[in-house]
Amino acid sequence: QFQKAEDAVKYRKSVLTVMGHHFGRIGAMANGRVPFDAQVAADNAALVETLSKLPFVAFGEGTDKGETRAKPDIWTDQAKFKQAAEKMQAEVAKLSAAAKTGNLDSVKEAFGAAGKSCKACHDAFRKD
Ligand code: ASC
Repeated sequence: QFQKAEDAVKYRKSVLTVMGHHFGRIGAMANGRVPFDAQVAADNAALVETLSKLPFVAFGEGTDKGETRAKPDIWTDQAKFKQAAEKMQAEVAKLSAAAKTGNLDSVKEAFGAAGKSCKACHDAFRKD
């Protein structure tokens, strides 16, 4: 899928950046910084759900070098990394389902849980 390790690194960082952007659009509504628009929340949550499936193929062997904050633990504790990835994917799927209901309280709760799963993986597997 990737010609060079640096292509994989660029790909996963790009996906995670775009995912963070769309997650943040939901966060702005969950935190009351912008008015809640159920359609916008649902559209962004659907994007996050789709994007959440993409990054992990780009953490293959040999992609631990270069412009990356990825910790070696990703490759030395692959089961734990996979578990953290799957937890995040499950939480953003729930966020997407919550957003489809159009209920702001459900979106807030699911957003909080999804954010925790982002953070847990970053704390364990990302430098700084
Ligand atoms: C975001 C984003 C993350 C998560 C994380 C949650 O919006 O870009 O990485 O939320 O900060 O704690």
